[in-house]
Amino acid sequence: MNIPLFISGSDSSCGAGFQCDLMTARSYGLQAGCVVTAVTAQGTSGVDSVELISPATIERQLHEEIGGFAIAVVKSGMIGGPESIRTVAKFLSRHLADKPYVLDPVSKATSGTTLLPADAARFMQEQLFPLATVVTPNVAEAEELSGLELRTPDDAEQAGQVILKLGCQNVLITGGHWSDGAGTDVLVTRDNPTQPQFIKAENFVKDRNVRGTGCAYASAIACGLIHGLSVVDSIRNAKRYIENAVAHAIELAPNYWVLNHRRAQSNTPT
Ligand code: PXL
Repeated sequence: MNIPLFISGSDSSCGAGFQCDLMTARSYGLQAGCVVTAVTAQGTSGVDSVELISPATIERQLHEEIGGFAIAVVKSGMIGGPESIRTVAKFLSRHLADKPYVLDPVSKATSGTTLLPADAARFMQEQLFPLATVVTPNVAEAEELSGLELRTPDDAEQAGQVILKLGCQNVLITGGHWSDGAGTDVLVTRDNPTQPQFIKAENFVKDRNVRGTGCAYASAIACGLIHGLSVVDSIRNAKRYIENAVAHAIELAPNYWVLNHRRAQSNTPT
């Protein structure tokens, strides 16, 4: 069975991180491989602590994944420090270079806690971006990566063109709460950088801060690719998935919303 490989951190609240990746894969009817890079302790009052898994243990997990499982797509979220990023980059380029790779350049938790140590950001750009089929920064991450301020989808297109120069094939800028109120994401593609695709929401729910949307979006794209969809169709399908999961979000604790993966399922490609 073809499966996605998730390389991501643990979120003890299960809103984001590998727990969210696995729930997404399950909704897409898939098993998955899961390489854990960090353990975060978090809950309603934010992130209490972050412990990074050693690069050696990350590498051991990676080796088990390719020992016999049919990894067809890779998705990474939080990875950790420079050494961990180097380990993942080396491994992917040696063993999984021919597989599509969805890179979510996670830098902060929803609560604002840093999940990408300052000295690791450059490593991620230099070593992982050139391997990526799709990079999925949210607006804040795209601003950091491009050095531009993003106010409109057209600004996002400009930022996407700058980010493409880091060597990835596609840049999807997500989570734009633009003044048009439409929740449009912007896809800029290496093959046609001046022709962005605007991935529109059908049912945008404003003003609800639901955890895990970035993790699930990138994972859902990876799952769509396994089901044989093109990059653009995987993104469109993943967008519907997130919209459904947000529309039916679960209030796990007062004002602490998580995605409803079970109610997102109706869009699963078969
Ligand atoms: O949503 C970003 C994210 C990614 N990975 C882990 C997280 C979070 C946010 O909290 O905890 C492990």
